[in-house]
Amino acid sequence: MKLTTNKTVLDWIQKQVELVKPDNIVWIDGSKEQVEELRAEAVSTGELIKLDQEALPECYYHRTAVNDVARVEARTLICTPTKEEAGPTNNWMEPNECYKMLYDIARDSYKGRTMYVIPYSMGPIGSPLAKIGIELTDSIYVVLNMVIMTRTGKAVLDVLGDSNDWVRGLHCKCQIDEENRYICHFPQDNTIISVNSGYGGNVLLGKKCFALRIASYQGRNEGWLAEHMLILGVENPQGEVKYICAAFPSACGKTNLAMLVPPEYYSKKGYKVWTVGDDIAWIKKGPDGRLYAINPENGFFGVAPGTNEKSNPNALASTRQGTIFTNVARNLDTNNVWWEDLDKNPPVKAEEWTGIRTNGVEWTAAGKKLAHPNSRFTAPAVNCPCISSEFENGAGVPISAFVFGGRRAKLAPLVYQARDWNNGVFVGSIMASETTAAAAGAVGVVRRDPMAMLPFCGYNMADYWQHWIDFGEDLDPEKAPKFFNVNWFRKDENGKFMWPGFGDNLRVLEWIIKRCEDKVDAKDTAIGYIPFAEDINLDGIEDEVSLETLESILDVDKELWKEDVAGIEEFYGKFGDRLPAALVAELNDLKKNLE
Ligand code: GTP
Ligand code: SPV
Ligand code: MN
Repeated sequence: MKLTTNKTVLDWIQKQVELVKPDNIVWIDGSKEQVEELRAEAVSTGELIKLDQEALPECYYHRTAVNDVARVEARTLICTPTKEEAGPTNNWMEPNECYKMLYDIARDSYKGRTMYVIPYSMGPIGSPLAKIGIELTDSIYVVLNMVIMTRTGKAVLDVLGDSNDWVRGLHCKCQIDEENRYICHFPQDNTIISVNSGYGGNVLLGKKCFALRIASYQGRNEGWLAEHMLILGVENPQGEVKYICAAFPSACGKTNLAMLVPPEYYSKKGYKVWTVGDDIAWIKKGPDGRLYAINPENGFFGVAPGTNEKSNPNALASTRQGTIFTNVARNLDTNNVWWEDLDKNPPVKAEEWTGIRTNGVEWTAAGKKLAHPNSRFTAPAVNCPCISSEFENGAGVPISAFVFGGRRAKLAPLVYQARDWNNGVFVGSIMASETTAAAAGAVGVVRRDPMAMLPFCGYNMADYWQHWIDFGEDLDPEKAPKFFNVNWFRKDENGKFMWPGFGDNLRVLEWIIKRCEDKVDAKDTAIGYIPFAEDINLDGIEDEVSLETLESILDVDKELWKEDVAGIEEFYGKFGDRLPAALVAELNDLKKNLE
């Protein structure tokens, strides 16, 4: 049964039906019964495996195709009328040509299959900051993931009414053919088409495709920001909460920071950390002149390996109910899940992520992985023990600081503060990070990833920077968030991380908050303000981090930075005269400061 009379919706669906020719159409209504039916159907076809329901109630397991385990950036296209609008960092195709290519791939691809119509809201349903999308898919796995990651069902269509303001999304699994895999965005048409994949970031169209690529474009036109940022609240012993947005590239620690567990020194004093979001923030100006952020998502699509009782107990707790695990390993004795670093006991009777049954102890002893490095959990946000009381607040939370960061074995210090708004935008624009398994391709190569948005910006990155600069122009500097850059990943000569990271990152957040409140001094250096080592609290980790080590990870090595400037200039050079003058001025200042 159709769940709306909205003509723009019905007409568009009708067109897609004529193209892909499904056997049936099922509207996702948001009911528990329907979810149960779909789970049962997916189990009957092997698409999902039901896990031990006592240990993991309502949890399921899924394996993607072996050639389909991460986002494919080379096959992700931004289809604006001109190539310049997409910019030098995006793959581009002329829209009509791209539609034609996609229609040829998608034609008749739902024959013998069911079309699921998923109405979803990014952000609390009806919130002034929320936006609506409709995804068509032939995958129950996609439906069940979208049900966790977004707010779905009839209530969304009721809010939409007759409006045409919604994002179209068509997903066709087709044959999961790598050579014909495309994730295409048409910002001018509010449209996304994804073919030949079944992996999360390529097919859960509300996430990176809508909430970042399409939304970043909408944000520029409408005067707001869509960012690859976590949102967390730090509550001090007086009960005051300060909110921070942080942008790190994929698999560089957003989920971990968002769910940080304060070290004992802090928890004893009464510090708490609250999670608002772990991946995406939509940011708007509030009536009081401050910036407010919402998390448009409703769940966590988190990296499984490395998640354990010590590193991220809150993420682990979030996965104990109603969760879908993808490409992790299975313990065949217990029908539970396992991944690298969950604990030190890989299952003896194991099924590794591609389905090979093996002795997990011998397998891992031989240096082989049981779970894919980009294996993930899809967990409902409500499960998270530290979910913020503001999670459902459609007006968002007031932001005190923007934090950028990446994986840099060298160069970038543990933390530094930008001088002002434009300098902060500059610091975000020159971000670089070592690549991870979250995207197909080489791992560990340093690449520029401005604001962690390189794979997610839906238009020309230079225009995006200009939008950031314009956005700050009319903000009262007293009320505007301050900008910082962090790096948890500095390594010593032996390749060992020099900073303990995880919960201990609160020590750095404490300094950041003190800076926002003007409560601590800093060293003025060539790149910005750096903490005096004594001002980073090491209480409880003195054995792990000596003052000397801390000083060395706070050091600004001018010679290394001069080399980096060459890299920045080369990167900036790609943007020609679209590069904002404000950033050119910032780069010139940095060069001067390094002399
Ligand atoms: P996406 O979901 O891909 O956007 O990733 P993310 O940014 O949320 O990254 P996540 O928090 O899942 O962390 C990815 C990897 O980084 C995991 O293997 C973590 O164990 C590791 N990691 C996270 N925080 C830290 C840290 O402070 N120090 C170190 N050394 N590793 C960290
Ligand atoms: C990322 O890669 O940044 C993710 C996972 O959050 S995905 O949804 O695949 O993009
Ligand atoms: Mn992400």
